[in-house]
Amino acid sequence: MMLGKSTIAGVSLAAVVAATLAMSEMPFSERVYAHTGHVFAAGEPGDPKKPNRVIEITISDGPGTMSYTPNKIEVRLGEQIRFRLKNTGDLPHEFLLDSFANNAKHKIEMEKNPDMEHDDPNGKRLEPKKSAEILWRFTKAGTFEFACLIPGHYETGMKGIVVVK
Ligand SMILES: [Cu+2]
Repeated sequence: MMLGKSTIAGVSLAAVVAATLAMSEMPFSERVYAHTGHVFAAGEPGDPKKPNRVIEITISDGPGTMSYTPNKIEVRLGEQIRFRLKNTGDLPHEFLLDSFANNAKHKIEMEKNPDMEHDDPNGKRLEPKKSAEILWRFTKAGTFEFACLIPGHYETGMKGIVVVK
């Protein structure tokens, strides 16, 4: 399938050129992570050598209900948070920390590809009864979102906000 391969190569070359052009206009902290394919909207990965505040989040499901507890968090600008995530439910869930716009875009991708796995600085997938951690520094003021984008979960209530001020 020579034709198929060269088409794919053409598309990825165009994507690299576009990404390179876009990178030159980005602030440094966003450029650093651009090679991973992510531009983190909600801040940046934390530094384990620096102090952090622990916030525990329980991810749960039951008949007709899916949620994060707590689902509203306030942090100070520049603060570093260690999210301790625990999935107490019977289904796999995710915790994806991003802008509302990025989560909305990502949600559309997940609808096409529901088995997409996440193990990123700003997002984890947790199997039932498993725990995970995210260390994150909130370097931008604003309101960000954490969400589970496994189809149907967000609509059932699996979302929350982080207010950074
Ligand atoms: Cu979920």
